[in-house]
Amino acid sequence: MTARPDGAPYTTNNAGVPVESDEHSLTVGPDGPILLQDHYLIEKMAQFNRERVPERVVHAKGSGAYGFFEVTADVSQYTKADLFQPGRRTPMLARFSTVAGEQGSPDTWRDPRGFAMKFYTEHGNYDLVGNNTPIFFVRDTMKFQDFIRSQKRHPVTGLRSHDMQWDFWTLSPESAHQVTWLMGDRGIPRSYRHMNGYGSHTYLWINGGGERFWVKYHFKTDQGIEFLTQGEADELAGSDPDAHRRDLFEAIASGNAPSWTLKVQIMPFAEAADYRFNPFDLTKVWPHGDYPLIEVGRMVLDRNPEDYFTHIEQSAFEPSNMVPGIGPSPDKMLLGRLFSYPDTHRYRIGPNYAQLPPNRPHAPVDSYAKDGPMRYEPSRAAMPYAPNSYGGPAADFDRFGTPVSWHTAGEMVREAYRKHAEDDDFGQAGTMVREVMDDAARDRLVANASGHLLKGVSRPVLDRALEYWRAVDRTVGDRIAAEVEGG
Ligand code: HDE
Repeated sequence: MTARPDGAPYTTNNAGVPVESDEHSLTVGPDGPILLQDHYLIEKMAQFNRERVPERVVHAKGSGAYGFFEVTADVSQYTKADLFQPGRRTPMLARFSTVAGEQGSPDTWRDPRGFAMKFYTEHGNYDLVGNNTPIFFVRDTMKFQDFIRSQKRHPVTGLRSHDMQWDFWTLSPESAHQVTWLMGDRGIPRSYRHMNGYGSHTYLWINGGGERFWVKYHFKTDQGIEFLTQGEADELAGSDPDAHRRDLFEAIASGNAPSWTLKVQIMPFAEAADYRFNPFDLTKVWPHGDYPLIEVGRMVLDRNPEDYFTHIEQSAFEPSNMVPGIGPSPDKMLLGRLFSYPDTHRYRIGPNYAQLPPNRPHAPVDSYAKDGPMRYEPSRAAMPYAPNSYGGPAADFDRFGTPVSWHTAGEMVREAYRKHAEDDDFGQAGTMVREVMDDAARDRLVANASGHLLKGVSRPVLDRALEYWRAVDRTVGDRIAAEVEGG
């Protein structure tokens, strides 16, 4: 169909048929009733009513961009993963998000930030779905759903409740490290560009010779860490609730591509069993003095999505997308997530979500999946079953069969992790307060935490919260108590 004289295309309906008007319904005479045969009017209304897909149950408010990951060092002694081989440059997608807020909530609420990455490698998609924090609030996936509900809206008032938040946190002391982090400067990044990203969990790398290593990922922002004070964040929440989305889009649009340097901590496989902390406990970090950072490469985001809904709202990240050379660890949180993400995608955007533009691999897909709603690409399999005599596809155990795993044995139990020498719930939080924060940062921590507690936290929760902070650090705890009691 030729374009209009002004060069704009002619309006069509969804079937590509030119339409007569985008202004007037079809009626009997100009003042008469609207006719059922006005297919275009009905199509416009019906499409409009079906524009929403369920928002993410957590991390609903987010923003993303495309870019690439390039290797700048040689870590092939630790992993055979294709995207981490010297000289490799892999296209990728990243999405940043807050956790508790709904889609329309402010970017600048105090909250961890999602830091999700999808690498379109030559051996399939590798998804590293992290946060801007190396730790988390709980260490067993069984508690995640309850934790999130305590951070969201009260079932009666429909309001968020600091009382619920602190009730959960103080009854789950394993949360102390992450809560201390959250109430500190890292709890409100100045922008998505000015925060680090972490894989958070411990993962498993396996090299070409079959040797295994435990690994933790650190994406260090090349823009520098910058944060907002509570006052700045509160002001922006009102004046520009999409401040972080705007910042990311405009930085990339103006050619100011943000980048992060990937470094990893590597733990020799055999050291996990007796390490002083449980290396799979997601509420703990590995002190860098024990396992220093090793540079791997650089992630650059240099292309905005051409359409937000198509590419960002429909993006589907899953920790279960692991490529040869990378595997899970015994981290109970990670293992739970391996189920949850594909499950939530099937519910939210349908069983064929992997064929949508942001999710489809750049590598060829030769699975036996077929049919189902919105199926776009037909299966490439010669026959819809395996094994078959008509050209496969066929798996190759010798080539890909070594599962990246670890020895395990024991009775079936429902118990906490076995404790390592220095495992406890408050130690690393106290170390962060005393050794990582400076005086000014501690002052802001006291102000943020007491300010948060003074907004609707009632006794006995409040009493438990003051003891919780004293368990983190006696001095800081007493200062918070003084602010709260005197507040
Ligand atoms: Fe998530 N998480 N999560 N999470 N998470 C989701 O999947 C879940 C956890 C993270 O930009 C959901 O697509 C469980 C840790 C990010 O699209 C859901 C547990 C970390 C995103 C889900 C956790 C994350 C999500 C909801 C406890 C950091 C957004 C929507 C075991 C390491 C990804 C969705 C994006 C999203 C489950 C805890 C990061 C419900 C069961 C720990 C960045 O499937």
